[in-house]
Amino acid sequence: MKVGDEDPCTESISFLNLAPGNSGSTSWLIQNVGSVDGDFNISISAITSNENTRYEMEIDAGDLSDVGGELEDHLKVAIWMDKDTSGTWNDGDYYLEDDGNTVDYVSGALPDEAYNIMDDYTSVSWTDVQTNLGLGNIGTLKIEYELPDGADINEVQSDSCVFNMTFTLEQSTV
Ligand SMILES: [Ca+2]
Ligand SMILES: [Ca+2]
Ligand SMILES: [Ca+2]
Ligand SMILES: [Ca+2]
Repeated sequence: MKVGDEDPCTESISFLNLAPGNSGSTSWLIQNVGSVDGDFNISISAITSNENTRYEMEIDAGDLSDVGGELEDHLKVAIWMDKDTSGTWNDGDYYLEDDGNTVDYVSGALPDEAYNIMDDYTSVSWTDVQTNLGLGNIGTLKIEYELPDGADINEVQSDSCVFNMTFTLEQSTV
């Protein structure tokens, strides 16, 4: 099992220096490089939240505490598997719902429902999302994010958050 150039397979994802209206994406190629077939699991651990500086603008927007930032309460994130590594959302692809389920491609563009508030992914696991995987590509995992625009979003100025995503491949039971 290999994620990007990393082995073992925990990836740390940081969001920082985002302004209202910003969006972006990141992705990793995930591969089974072992000799045994496996079932693929994904989990997200606790999210680390940082206030950094609490600016006047943040206080004006309703940020009343120095303890922890608010970025993860506003940031909208979609996590999906580009199974055929085509670079596009198409047949066979799926996204990770924040309740531990996955939702398969049906038609059209990646749906709005694929986006959840970052905080709602805290401590969620997705089990057996792909099974009996042999040697080769599992897919490209894509994370797309978007910080909405709006007056109350100013409370996230200079805030940052980090979450760890862990990928495991369990030997398939025959
Ligand atoms: Ca705060
Ligand atoms: Ca695809
Ligand atoms: Ca803040
Ligand atoms: Ca701040």
